[in-house]
Amino acid sequence: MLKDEFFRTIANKQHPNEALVPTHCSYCGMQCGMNLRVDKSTNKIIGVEPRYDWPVTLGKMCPKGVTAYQQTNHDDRLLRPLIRDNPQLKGTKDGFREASWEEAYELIVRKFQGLQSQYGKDSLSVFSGVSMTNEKCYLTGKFARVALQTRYIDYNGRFCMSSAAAGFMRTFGVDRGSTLPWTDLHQTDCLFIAGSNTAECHPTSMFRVWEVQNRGGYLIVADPRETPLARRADIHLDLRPGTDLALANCMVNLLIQNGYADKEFVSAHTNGFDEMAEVVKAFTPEYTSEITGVAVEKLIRAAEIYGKAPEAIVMFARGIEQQQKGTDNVSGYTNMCLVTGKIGRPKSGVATFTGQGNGQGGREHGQKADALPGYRKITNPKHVEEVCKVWGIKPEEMPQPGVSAYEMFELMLNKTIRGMYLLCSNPAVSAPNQHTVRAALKELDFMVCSDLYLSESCEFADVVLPTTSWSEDEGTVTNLEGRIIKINKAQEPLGESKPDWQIHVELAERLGRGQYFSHLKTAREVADEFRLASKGGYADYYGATWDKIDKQDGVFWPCKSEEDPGTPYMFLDKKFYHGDGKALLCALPYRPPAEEPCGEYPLRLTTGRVVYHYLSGNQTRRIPFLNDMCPEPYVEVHPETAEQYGIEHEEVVRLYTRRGEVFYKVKLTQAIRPDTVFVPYHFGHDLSINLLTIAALDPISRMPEFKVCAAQIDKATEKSSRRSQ
Ligand SMILES: Nc1nc2c(c(=O)[nH]1)N[C@H]1C(S)=C(S)[C@@H](COP(=O)(O)OP(=O)(O)OC[C@H]3O[C@@H](n4cnc5c(=O)[nH]c(N)nc54)[C@H](O)[C@@H]3O)O[C@H]1N2
Ligand SMILES: Nc1nc2c(c(=O)[nH]1)N[C@H]1C(S)=C(S)[C@@H](COP(=O)(O)OP(=O)(O)OC[C@H]3O[C@@H](n4cnc5c(=O)[nH]c(N)nc54)[C@H](O)[C@@H]3O)O[C@H]1N2
Ligand code: SF4
Ligand SMILES: [Mo]
Repeated sequence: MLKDEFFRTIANKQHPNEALVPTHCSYCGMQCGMNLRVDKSTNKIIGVEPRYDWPVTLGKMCPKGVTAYQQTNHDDRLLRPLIRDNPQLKGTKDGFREASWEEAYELIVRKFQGLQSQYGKDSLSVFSGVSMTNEKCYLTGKFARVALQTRYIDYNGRFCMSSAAAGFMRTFGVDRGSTLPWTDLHQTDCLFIAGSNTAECHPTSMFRVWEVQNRGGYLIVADPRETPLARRADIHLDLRPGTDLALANCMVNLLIQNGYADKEFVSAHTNGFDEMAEVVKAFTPEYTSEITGVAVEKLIRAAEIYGKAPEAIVMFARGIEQQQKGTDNVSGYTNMCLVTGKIGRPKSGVATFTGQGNGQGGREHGQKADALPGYRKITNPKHVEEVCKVWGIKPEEMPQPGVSAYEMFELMLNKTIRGMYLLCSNPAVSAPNQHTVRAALKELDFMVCSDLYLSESCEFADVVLPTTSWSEDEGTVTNLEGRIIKINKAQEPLGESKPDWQIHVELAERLGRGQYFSHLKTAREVADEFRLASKGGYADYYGATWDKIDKQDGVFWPCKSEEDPGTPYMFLDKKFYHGDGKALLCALPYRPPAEEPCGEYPLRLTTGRVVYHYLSGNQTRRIPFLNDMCPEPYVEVHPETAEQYGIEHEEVVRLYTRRGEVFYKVKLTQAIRPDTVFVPYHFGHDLSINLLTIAALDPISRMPEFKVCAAQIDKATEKSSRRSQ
């Protein structure tokens, strides 16, 4: 037993003047268990305690989690709708006035209907996010298809989980982010983790990682930076950004060559071995070392450790997925599990570190350009019919598939899309190639944005709607294990803010589509319709009732009936979800990143996160402790590289790519490859690293290549530096 499990026996003490509301953190996919402390005299949230009895995180929380409660009653909260009458001021914070909900709704309906009657239904778009509950995500999809009747809906998970989703779908025929519960992690013999800064991004997984090593097991990490996780690794595969597919192919090649393949498993449960083996053959340690820059001995030893381990788990995150070959990287690393048969049983399998709080559930229920609830396909007539039955519309009324998140901005620029309803995302910071994205937002004839705070994206809006925070509403989210859990309401909505689902219902009514929405009066009523809409899809949530979730510490999908306890382990019966029950070993020839370094741009730029901030930073930059700890972005540079360029620690330099330039302070660190630089992306306006990133898209997942492009650094001269020191 893990020592920490002792804490499960400790009850949280109740203070007489406070109520404790059990719930989960608002931020990442770990969804750590917490109790919000509510003052009984004011009914306001005043603090937080970890939940020791939550089996996944056992009372652990990170710096973002312990301060998350400060969001609810923050001075910056939007309390009433805002309208901007002067479109000249778009792109700034100026010109907004407060308005009533009725005035805001009236304006939105008039503008939306005007655009649609002039330019057609598809002139409107919805762009959403997955910090929302399943119920809200579900209703967002229904709102786009049934109330607005547009094909154009996509969401920020396109920038996050889309490659993992597409890779798992291709390999297994199903996309559940983890094949096993997190409570298995510490019991395995080897963790092979690629492209995950676990200690900063999923910190409350770390005690399980350490436990593997404490028990004599191994940790192998593939990352161009020596992150806190890599520092603890038995082997750190310090590869060049964008070269994972070569590394994965090499691992699989060595596993086969050295006799670690499970031939029985391969022949009984997989297709594609011969073709795959033919492709990986070329990836000798020597050849792979040339591509990746990783030492030959490390490659050999890593494959040996994984091959020998009785039980092993392959894990990865955005480091391998946010590439223009992210889908291939996912299938490539997953080949390791299939070739060795280390999958479909306790303590062995594969997992991606799902990013956002509801990054798993939010991708299953119809916010994606081509997806419908239950992970159904909008291109499959049978699936469309099933969903139409629940929605009460005719199949011929279902809109066609749309385009991916970044491609929607391209359609705004060329005026195919003229209006947008943006909710729960801040693409004016987080989308790649900001020059195009910001120009596209400016080009819109009419834009509505709903948020808790005035984000950088709200600056482009004509109407801003105030929504509730996660602590002022209830519903379910699905954590990184595929476990459906309950979010509880701790406080009444601040000011006039409303939950997103309620805004959808009220807007739909005013758009003349009330017959499809008006029956939804509470979050629970949305939940009941949502469970029904997922029924029979493979992401089947039908049996995940709120009562069962409470009783069982969550419910793993698929959960098909009230009697079904859910599915913590995937593929225990060795049945994969392709028609013949077999998984696909994908043959994946290597290809380089979209932009390789060259004379003019000799460095590789990679981007990502720090522990103190969350995504676009619109939430965490407002929390005093987090902002004090990390008030501004910087560029990580290796001392050797700095010497070559004649630049020093804390000096402001010009970092530039083919897309543009940004001025950053230098952070010298040994913990990065000399040929690579890193910038965290949590900052907006002229500090956004996405002014420099490339919008090269993966052909299958349409994921942008956030993790690598070619860059160069200059000493910032007086003249070129726009940043005052
Ligand atoms: N503190 C914090 N935690 C978060 C978030 C946050 O914003 N802040 N966001 C949440 C969300 S939505 C997400 S998606 C996750 C993201 O979680 P992670 O994917 O762990 O975070 P990143 O920093 O994007 O990238 C992970 C690592 O990939 C490495 N990397 C870069 N290029 C490559 C490459 O080519 N190959 C390999 N193998 N590695 C590479 C980087 O050096 C970095 O250490 O975190 C979640 N948790
Ligand atoms: N360069 C670079 N860019 C990246 C990445 C990278 O690694 N590098 N990672 C990508 C990844 S993985 C992700 S997930 C994206 C995320 O990027 P974004 O989608 O921009 O993520 P957030 O900052 O969470 O934006 C959510 C917004 O919704 C608001 N919000 C929170 N809860 C609610 C709610 O319940 N309702 C409504 N209406 N609003 C709410 C928040 O205040 C915030 O403004 O960024 C991507 N961009
Ligand atoms: S690890 Fe993720 S879920 Fe847990 S407290 Fe931190 S941000 Fe919240
Ligand atoms: Mo993400």
